[in-house]
Amino acid sequence: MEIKVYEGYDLEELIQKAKEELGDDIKILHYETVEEKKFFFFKGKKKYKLFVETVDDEELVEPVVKFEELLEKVEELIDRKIKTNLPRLAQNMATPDSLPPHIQPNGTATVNFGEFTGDALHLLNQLVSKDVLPDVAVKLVKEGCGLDIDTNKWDLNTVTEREALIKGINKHIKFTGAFDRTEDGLKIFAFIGPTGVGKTTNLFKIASQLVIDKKKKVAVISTDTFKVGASHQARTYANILNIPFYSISESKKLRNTIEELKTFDFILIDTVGRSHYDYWRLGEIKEILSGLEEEINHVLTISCNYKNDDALEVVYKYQTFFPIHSIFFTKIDETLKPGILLNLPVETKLPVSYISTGQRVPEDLKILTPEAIATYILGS
Ligand SMILES: Nc1nc2c(ncn2[C@@H]2O[C@H](COP(=O)(O)OP(=O)(O)OP(=O)(O)O)[C@@H](O)[C@H]2O)c(=O)[nH]1
Ligand SMILES: [Mg+2]
Repeated sequence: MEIKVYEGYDLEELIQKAKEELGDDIKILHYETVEEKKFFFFKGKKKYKLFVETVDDEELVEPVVKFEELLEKVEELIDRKIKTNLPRLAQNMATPDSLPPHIQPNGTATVNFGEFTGDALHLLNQLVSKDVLPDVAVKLVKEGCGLDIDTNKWDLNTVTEREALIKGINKHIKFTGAFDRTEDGLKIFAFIGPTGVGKTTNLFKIASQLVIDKKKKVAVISTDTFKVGASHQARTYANILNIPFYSISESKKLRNTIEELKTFDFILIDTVGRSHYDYWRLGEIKEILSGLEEEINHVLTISCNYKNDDALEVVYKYQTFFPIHSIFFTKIDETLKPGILLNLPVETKLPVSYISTGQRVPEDLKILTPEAIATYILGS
């Protein structure tokens, strides 16, 4: 930086001159006027002194450089902040305020079908396309396979794809058959499961079959005193069937009522739907049913349109509260990919009982068999 002084009689001209010499970026510091000395009787002329600060090239680019440096520093700072805070941010996102606490990142199944060929490979791919888990599919299909000598790979031996699947199902899945299949005497079934899966509707489908087709003596107890209208819905069904109906929310009363119904063939207990993550409320159901664990068959009702992981979670969580008698599938009519029918029983080793095929009471209900599952999965 340098300060230059221009002197002259016209201020405008001085500025112009300074600009021509030093460029447009000059900084005018100030100007002053000086009276020239009088010469005899002539008045002195007014003169100007203009003080100008020059801006050299380096100084000109300096602010730009500084700005870039500043920008870099800011970027560095942001980078550092993100790196140190990201894990914490991610953790925070999974807190109960934002996501349900049970949500965890999932792994992916990695099963290589490279050891299979021909129809076996075709069947495997068909199963996976129906959302059967790859390792469950392999387990089932292998039951119908032999080692092909030419390719040294597994292929179906003398069975069709459907037969192979049924063979696998027979080997790996247990079936309870109809609830009235076993010997005489009072049998108690409690329908438990998540909200809205069809517990009440399907309990009454079973009740209808037992009363109308099998001429059994049936009573229904609802412990769902929580949901508005629940008891009314169940009572209406019970009235249509002309069977006794009780609404009970207390453990002792439940035990006493069951004692009074000893001469009946079946007592069906309807429970309130609970999220499998709601331990507190599941505990409430357990409390009501307490003391009857040995006598009650706990039927876990699960909708076929549940995702595999969610359905497995339902089973595992409910299992920690109740001994599960069987899985009762519902809403098969609402899914195109019913792989859950194989995944759940194979993975959990729990028996399966019935499948609900629609909303109509009592028609839309079937007893599950290996053949029925094969049909739902393969389509014929
Ligand atoms: N599409 C279809 N709907 C069904 C099936 N089974 C039950 N539903 C319907 O599912 C809805 C819920 O049925 P509910 O029997 O009230 O279910 P819930 O499990 O008792 O429900 P909560 O007591 O609230 O937990 C009703 O509209 C039923 O008609 C089925 O197999 N297919
Ligand atoms: Mg219900």
